[in-house]
Amino acid sequence: ITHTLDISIGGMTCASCVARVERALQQVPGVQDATVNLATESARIVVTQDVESMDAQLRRAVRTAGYAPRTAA
Ligand code: 9UX
Repeated sequence: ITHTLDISIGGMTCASCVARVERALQQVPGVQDATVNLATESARIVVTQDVESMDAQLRRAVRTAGYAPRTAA
């Protein structure tokens, strides 16, 4: 079973930012796919693990990469 999460991310301004964030997300264990959309400032991530724990780890990975995950509205 897979789950899809969307995370809003601030601080990305160019295509290299997008690539950096995608790479950071894809390196988190349990991630099957991660796509970042610069226009909507968000990432869509497909995971094979528990959504709540993945959400925390993915946000941490984004922060470590130097960008700003936003609290879900
Ligand atoms: Mo582009 Mo993003 O020159 O941190 S890589 S702004």
